Amino acid sequence: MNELKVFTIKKNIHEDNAKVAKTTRNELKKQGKYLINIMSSPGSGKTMTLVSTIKALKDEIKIGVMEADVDSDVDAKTIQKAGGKAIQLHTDGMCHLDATMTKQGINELDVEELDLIFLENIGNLICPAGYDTGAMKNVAILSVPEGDDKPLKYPKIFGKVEVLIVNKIDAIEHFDFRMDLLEERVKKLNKDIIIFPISAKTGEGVENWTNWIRQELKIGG
Ligand SMILES: Nc1nc2c(ncn2[C@@H]2O[C@H](COP(=O)(O)OP(=O)(O)OP(=O)(O)O)[C@@H](O)[C@H]2O)c(=O)[nH]1
Ligand SMILES: [Mg+2]
Repeated sequence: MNELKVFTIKKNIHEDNAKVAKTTRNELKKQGKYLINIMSSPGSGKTMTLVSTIKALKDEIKIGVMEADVDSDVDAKTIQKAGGKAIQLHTDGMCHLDATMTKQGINELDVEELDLIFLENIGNLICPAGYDTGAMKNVAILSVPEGDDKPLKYPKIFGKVEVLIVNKIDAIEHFDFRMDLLEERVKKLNKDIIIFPISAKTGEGVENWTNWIRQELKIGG
């Protein structure tokens, strides 16, 4: 396994976030690279979803992951083990990544050889929702144990993302989680949202998600 790079990113309050995000998006597009920002609460399954995604796509495309955490390097090591290129970003206590911080991460990851880059944002449903990172698409993960009422409590994030992954469906019988209610609540905030119920653990539903990625990257089919 390659040595793991751990990099502490810094907020730059003097840069205009919207401008940096737009430039990042344009530069990545020019280079033919696709950046997806993944957001969720702690423990809803961001890393495990990325592992199952890498396993499904690693023979077709080169994937890199920027793992953002306040501390530790466990997630980046998990991604490396699954066969993805990974960098661990530490945020110096910040609870989200903005465009400047994402740009620093992209520079450190060295994306030249990559087709698809994921940013695993800091685990929480509030701070990351307020910042454009420069990603082409924003994805939220809600796991079944968190409950189907979360769109009512955190409307900003559910209103912002293009895709919602509902993870841990293998555990649905143990929770009072109603997929129909969840969909109704989310679509009230975001009528065009695409919802993929999956289990990152068993692999159920993961193909629908990876087919969406294939479509976005215009590969296969
Ligand atoms: N049953 C079940 N457990 C899952 C599934 N996906 C993830 N888990 C478990 O949920 C826990 C958290 O998963 P992670 O992938 O680390 O979650 P995360 O969102 O990356 O967490 P943070 O990085 O700490 O925010 C782990 O114990 C996983 O094994 C799933 O689909 N089903
Ligand atoms: Mg994680």
